[in-house]
Amino acid sequence: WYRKVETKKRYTITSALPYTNGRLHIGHLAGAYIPADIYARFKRITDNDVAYICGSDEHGVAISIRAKKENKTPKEIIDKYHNLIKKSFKDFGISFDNYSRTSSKIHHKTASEFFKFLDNKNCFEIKKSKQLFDPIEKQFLADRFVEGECPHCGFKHAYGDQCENCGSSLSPEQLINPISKISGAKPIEKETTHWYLPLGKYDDFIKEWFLNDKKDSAKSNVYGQVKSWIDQGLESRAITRDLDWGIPVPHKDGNGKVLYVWFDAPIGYISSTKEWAKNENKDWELYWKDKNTKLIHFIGKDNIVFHCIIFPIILKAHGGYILPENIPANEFLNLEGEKFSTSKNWAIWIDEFLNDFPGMQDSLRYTLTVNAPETKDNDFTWKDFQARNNNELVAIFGNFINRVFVLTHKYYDGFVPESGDLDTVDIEILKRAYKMPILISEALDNYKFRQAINLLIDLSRLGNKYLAEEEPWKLYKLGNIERVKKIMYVSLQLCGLLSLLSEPFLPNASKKIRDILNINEIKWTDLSFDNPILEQNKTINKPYLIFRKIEDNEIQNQIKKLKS
Ligand code: B3M
Ligand code: ZN
Repeated sequence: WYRKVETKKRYTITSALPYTNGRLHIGHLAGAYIPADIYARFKRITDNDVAYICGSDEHGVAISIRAKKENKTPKEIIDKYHNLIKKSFKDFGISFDNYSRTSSKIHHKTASEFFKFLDNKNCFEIKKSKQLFDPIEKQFLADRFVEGECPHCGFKHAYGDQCENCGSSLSPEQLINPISKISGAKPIEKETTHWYLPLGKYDDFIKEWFLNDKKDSAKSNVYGQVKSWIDQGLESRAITRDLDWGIPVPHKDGNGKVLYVWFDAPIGYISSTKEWAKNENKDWELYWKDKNTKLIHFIGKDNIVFHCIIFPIILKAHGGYILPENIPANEFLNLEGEKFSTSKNWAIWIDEFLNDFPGMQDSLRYTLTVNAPETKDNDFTWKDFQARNNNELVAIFGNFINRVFVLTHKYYDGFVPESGDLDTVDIEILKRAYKMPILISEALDNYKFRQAINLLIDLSRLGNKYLAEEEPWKLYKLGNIERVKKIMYVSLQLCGLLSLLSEPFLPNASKKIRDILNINEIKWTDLSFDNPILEQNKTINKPYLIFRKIEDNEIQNQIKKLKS
């Protein structure tokens, strides 16, 4: 049964760059951050070379709109939200190797050079066209400056670049009954010149690379969306805009124009890697140009076309870059049956969660993983959060660990007992337990996070069952001291295994258990039945409860707060 866990590979792992136009909520975490963080931690603890990259997306119309709303400059807005978002990620424990921002010098330079390189290679079409223009504000209406009905699904509030309901990528002229988000006016048409990326020229490439080669590895929700987009036909897409906020188009005719945010933002992954590599004295190119590197993008479903079609085409057009190995997009998480909404304040903000439930990051990580919108939209409810925490983390996982630690102190003053030769049932249990690193690795390698975390809980269930069946407390009273030692020895090894296997999912709990057990982090690839995690006669520290119960009134308060 013994297969090896994959190891010693290089991974560039990215999470979508959040727009700095609002705070982070748990819907964001569930989509692109918790799964990526689990994956990055998993790849590190199986001894791979990992660069987990992210940063703030600070361009685009979303920022300008927020600035207008708050009566501030775009620069004030991005500084405010960049700092808030960065702090939330840090407090929550997302383990980025680098968190950069697209307003940085290194990004402006990287994105400009990327554009110039493609322009010199004649990769773009330059076209005049009529575009929507606000007659009151005297301004072109790109992207989110204009709203209207989606021509594909009929959704009434589609943006000029994208419908958030069906995920289609749009251009403003396609909207039915458009209106200006700035003045509310009905837009007129006016001529302007832009640079276009001729996606159609890459039709064969994208069909081969994605539809053919990724057929078995892409998640079905991702594959379906990409296929239907390709089936509709790939059209040229403008990658410049008439706006005053963004990266200036580096061309003599680029006056008053900036790069389209979805052109520069994915390049932000590269700039952030460069910034990290510089600080760490590493070679960034290995992480983007070496064909042995696996590039994985974690995103929400509304970002699929940009990561599966447009960015790969940009990388391909440039040449010399690796293409993503996988793009395991999640569907959306809803909150108490309704869509998250920043404007309606229908959200659970990360900073508020951490204030109200200090030190309980793992409980939220657990709920959001076990209930992840992996293949379809899913719902977060406060009641479910309480039940998952109390009935699973506390009553199964925490309960096993705690019972073993308490008994070890009661019987042996905290010493790991000498087991002598184990009985058959003990060996069976340990063999089953040591399969877990392999089974969990397999699930994670297939982006099955729910399955992986369930396996972890199964291991603690196995421990509970073993204790319930062997009843060491009864044997102890009966004076069967030798048998009790074996049971406790095996149970302690299971605790050691749980502490190491929980690291990607529940990093705080993992650390606490390891601290009690007095062990360092051991790579999963070094775990084996023949090499016990805990030596006999070593001592463990005084235990305390790793998880706490959540009371009814805490949940009622949260529901009240949300509804008010
Ligand atoms: N900022 C969209 C979003 O936050 C965008 C992602 C960019 S990833 C390169 O949904
Ligand atoms: Zn739509």
